[in-house]
Amino acid sequence: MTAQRRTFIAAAAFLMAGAFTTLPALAAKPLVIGFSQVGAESEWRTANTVSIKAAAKQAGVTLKFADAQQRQENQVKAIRSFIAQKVDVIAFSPVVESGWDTVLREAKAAKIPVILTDRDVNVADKSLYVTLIGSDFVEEGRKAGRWLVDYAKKQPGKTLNIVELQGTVGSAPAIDRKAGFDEVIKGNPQLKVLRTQTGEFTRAKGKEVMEAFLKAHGRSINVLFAHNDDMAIGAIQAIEEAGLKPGKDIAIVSIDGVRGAFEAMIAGKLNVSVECSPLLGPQLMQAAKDVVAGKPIAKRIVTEERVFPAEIAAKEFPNRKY
Ligand code: GZL
Repeated sequence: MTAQRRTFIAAAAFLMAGAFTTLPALAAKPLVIGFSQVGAESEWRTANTVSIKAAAKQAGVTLKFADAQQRQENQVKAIRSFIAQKVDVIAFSPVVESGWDTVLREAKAAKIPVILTDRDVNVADKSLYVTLIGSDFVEEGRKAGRWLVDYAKKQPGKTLNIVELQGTVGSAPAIDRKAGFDEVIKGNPQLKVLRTQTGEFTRAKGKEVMEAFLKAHGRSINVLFAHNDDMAIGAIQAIEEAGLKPGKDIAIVSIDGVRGAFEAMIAGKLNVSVECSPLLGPQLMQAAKDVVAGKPIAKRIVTEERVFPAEIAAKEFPNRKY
């Protein structure tokens, strides 16, 4: 028998054997998500990034992560890059509400579904994104306002002068938290907003703006409403440097519920923090898998949240996950 014939018979035998064994299961290609993050401006944001990265790893998702350093143009660039890379899903936390229509239309044209996490966008065509996963910021503002109304009731007849540190100008949390807070305190004769200004969600800017408030109004300030804990923590430093007692001379109501806030509440320097959970990673991964699988998905997935007054901070602190 010639060598050629022997080779042919061996090859035929191999192929025949192969016909009766299942082809090795084609390993499912991992889902690829392109994620554009606002930045790393606060404890909340850092915890949000940790949650998303850990959930991607846990879910076997390939995550392409881009930090925009709080600049919208960097997010637009990242989204365009994800489109060029033909990712399966684009997800992002929009630093501000407006200016997304064009780039989201490009994603739609490329047939790449877009998921919003944390913050909303203001677009004419709501079909440009599949769902928004995140908190109800208006309700968070209302919760802060309700706490302050109750706080005022304990000192009847006293006018409480409020200063407000707003979040990033044009961002959903800043717009909505202010709306919810104003809705609740409106018409209350005891509550008067003296000054309101952005602290950009950072400790440094929060401290700087609070220093300016104190310089202008000093001891006439009774309350600080901060749109996030990081600005409140920066303001606490300014209040102490001005020789006043944060949490006592100036009551402080804040939002996020990060570790730094619990430490300040336990130290008696912060009166209450309204929870805003950054732990959105698992919900994002599930939503991405459902979208790719063609499953129906709610347009809005709201995270449930609590209010943590200082009185329960020490008891709650060991349970905190961010
Ligand atoms: C809220 C989030 C806000 C946090 C801030 O969901 O967008 O941005 O409240 C963070 O701490 O900077």
